[in-house]
Amino acid sequence: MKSSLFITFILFFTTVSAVKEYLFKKCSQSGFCHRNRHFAQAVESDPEYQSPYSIDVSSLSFADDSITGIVKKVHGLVDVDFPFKISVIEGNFRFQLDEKLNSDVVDTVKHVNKQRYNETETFAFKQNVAYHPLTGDQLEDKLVLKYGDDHQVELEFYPIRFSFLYQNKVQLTVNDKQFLNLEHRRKEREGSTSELLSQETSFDMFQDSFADSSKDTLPLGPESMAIDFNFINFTHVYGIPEHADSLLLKHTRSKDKEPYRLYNVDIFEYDLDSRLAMYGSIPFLLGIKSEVTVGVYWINSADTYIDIEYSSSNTLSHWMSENGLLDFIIIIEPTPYDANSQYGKISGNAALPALFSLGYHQCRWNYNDQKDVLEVHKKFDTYKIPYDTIWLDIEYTDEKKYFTWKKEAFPNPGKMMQKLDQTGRNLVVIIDPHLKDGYSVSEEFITKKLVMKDNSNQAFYGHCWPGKSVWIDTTNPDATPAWAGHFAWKSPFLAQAANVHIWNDMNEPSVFSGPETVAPKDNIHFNNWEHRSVHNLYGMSYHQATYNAMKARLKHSNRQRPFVLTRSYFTGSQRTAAMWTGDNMSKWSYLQASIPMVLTHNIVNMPFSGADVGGFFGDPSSELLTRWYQTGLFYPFFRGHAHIDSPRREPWVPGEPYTSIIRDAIKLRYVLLPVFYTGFYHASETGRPVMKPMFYDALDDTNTYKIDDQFMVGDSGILAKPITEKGGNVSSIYIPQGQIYYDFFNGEISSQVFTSGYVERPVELTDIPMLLKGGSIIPLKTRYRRSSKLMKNDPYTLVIALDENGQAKGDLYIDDGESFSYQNGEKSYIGFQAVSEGISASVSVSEEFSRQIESVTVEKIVIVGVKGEISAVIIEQEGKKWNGKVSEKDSVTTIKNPKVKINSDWEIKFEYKQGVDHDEL
Ligand code: NBV
Repeated sequence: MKSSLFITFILFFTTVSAVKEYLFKKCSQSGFCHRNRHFAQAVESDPEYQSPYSIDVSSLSFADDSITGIVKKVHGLVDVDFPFKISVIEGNFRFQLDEKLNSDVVDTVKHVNKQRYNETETFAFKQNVAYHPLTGDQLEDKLVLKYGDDHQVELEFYPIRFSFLYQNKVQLTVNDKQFLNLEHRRKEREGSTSELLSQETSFDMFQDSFADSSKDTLPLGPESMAIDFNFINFTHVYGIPEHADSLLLKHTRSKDKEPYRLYNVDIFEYDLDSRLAMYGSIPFLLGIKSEVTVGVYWINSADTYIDIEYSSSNTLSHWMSENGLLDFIIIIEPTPYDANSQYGKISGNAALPALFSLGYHQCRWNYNDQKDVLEVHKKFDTYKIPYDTIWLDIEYTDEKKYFTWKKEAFPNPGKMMQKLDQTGRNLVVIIDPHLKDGYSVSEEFITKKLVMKDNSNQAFYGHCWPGKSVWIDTTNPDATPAWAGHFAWKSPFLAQAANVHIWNDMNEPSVFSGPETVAPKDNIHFNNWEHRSVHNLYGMSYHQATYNAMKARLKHSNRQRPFVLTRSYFTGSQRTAAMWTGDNMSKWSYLQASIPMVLTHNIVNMPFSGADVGGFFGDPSSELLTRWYQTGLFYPFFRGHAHIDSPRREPWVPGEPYTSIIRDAIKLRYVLLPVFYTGFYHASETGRPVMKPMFYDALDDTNTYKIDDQFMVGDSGILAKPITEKGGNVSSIYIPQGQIYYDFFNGEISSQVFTSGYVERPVELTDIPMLLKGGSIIPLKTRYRRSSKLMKNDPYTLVIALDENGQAKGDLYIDDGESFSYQNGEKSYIGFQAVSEGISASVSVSEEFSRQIESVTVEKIVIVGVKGEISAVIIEQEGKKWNGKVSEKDSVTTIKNPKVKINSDWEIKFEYKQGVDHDEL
């Protein structure tokens, strides 16, 4: 038995060399997508089309915070009611529509919950979202509803059509194109196709003809929901990851093109420039223009396709989901920042990560044994390269039985963890959701009925790394405590160590023997829901269970913030996990693609994202590896990783000059840690991106709308455009209209100024093209330490780039970086300001935390853009005044060791060399 499984694996992995496109359904091969695309096309080309859907005016019922009613589908034999509700969730209009089930059509179906799945939001949304009162009028042919002064929706009764207005202007119409298609539940029986409209097709309504999924029993028949959203006067839309694609979404609505698909799959060796589904899904689409941002947030966790059609003035999106509710939230705000903030109020903001997790992570499949781990660990110090975390992939386990160690290789994991801890280093171990058949953990979950079931309601068995396996059903609330038991502080597996964290892989869930590499859609979960309904949220339910388990475990230490990396995710994942872009390749094109991919995640509130540095499959050249580090240092999640068959490539492997250049790149990440941490603070508070597209701060300059090879680091003012071409020897950076930047190449400020347009400059392999926006103040920590933990009390350097008016602003967030005590106010937020008269810091800090950072000072302030020459600086803090040392070289002013503490307000006044009348500057 064992050996035959082994042979299956070898075959599986030796025959693959590129994406097996044929494994994944094209729209034309997917019943519901094919039917909906066909329908949309037929409706569009039929001027006589008369929609069967209308709003039953007599059904309307008004409450304070919602309006309910019935959408009626009336066509020949069919008369189906779809109850709907309109509400305002956290300040945004929401429309939800269900189907009133006609019991005789589905009551023969056993084991399956016959309701339309209505629990997506319990996973997707944060707890306690608020609903607000809405006001409105019922007119003869429509409803006019208002929220606040700016937001309005009009809902026409027949044909059904929504217009969403912001400040009295229509920004989005819904069902303008009449693509609304609600496939009602029906039995397969003779004549059931006569229920179809002439615009519909019966393709795969009751069976799945796609070779790989043909065993899908489709117990509830056709049940898709689809509608169109038209962004008025928008020509740029973004979001809906995960795809290996550009930041700006592509036009897909034509026969020869595939729609974007959201269906979490284990996409092996994925191709670029593709709309194919990948490991995760976030159904949030953003339309951007200079004065308004519109977000369509689609609350559905089933297989979903989205067609995009750009026309000269509008952008149409056609959403099609296989089942579940028709449920969408429309976010309309002046800027993308506001839209992110609104979205975050519903699905939650990213967790504030433990500081160590923003440092560099060293991973490979696999570090072989304890000795190997500690040797790699030691080499970082030998080569004076900082790092925070070393990772163990699946081979650390005993025969892929999670929660066990391969004893010969890891005789004493606790000791290894302790050793790492001595210099503030952490360990991440992988734990996947497939549980090997016939060992204590799988048996426990089978006995407790906490595993996914097959379509006959028995435990589902499939193949994955360990061979025959079962899958934990984390959609079942009872699975979390059971899972947590295995991470318990006292369980021997993690040896009561507080420096161990978890990597969740394969949680799409990847099933080697399953259709499209995942679980069969007619599998059954908790509450008898079909897998079809929960597929896209399963991965999130799993990493959430892990997060909760780790949170409970870490309560026993003072390092309470868990770090969980997940491959599969959904809207809401940002609350508990970081993601990475899966199995990329060691090729220049994948390095390039990583930037738009990470940017896209950042604009849909999933900032903690990154790509495997070096590329997972293959063996990068030393140049590619080096350039990848220079790019990866800007990914919010910065990890080097490699496939088991690829040669070693730790930073010292390529040798000089590469090792030194890679060291510099990693060190730069550590220098920037305060900037990243402050960026994450803002992300966790208001959903702001950490790696941010250029257009966020240049909405009036549409040249920036397509740019996805350069970006900003949070709101710091740092602009980066790493070199991502082989032999690249010119840096060409676009500066948005009306903005000024200073040269900040390699993190070194200079007084050279750049303004609007493309700025070109020759570069060497050592160069990381960076600029700093005029008007910014950034906090850095420039001393080399082995890990972020050892930097804790290091002094800060402030870099100030003044704008044309001689002004600048910046900020710094600090807390202990590891516990939740910041939630009780143990934190500090510092606002820095510079004007031509001087610099000031305004500190808000709790007494307790102030004591903790008492010894931390500012050791240097570097200023560019000073008009005139500063001859003296007078420093004032806590009622004391003293003179500082100021010098100037090449128009860069430096205040050396001003001796200001970071925990209370301070001020530095400038005196200028005589002869300069500053008021006139
Ligand atoms: O666990 C092994 C790998 C892991 O290294 C990689 O990062 C994941 O994306 N895992 C996938 C399973 C097999 C990949 C071929």
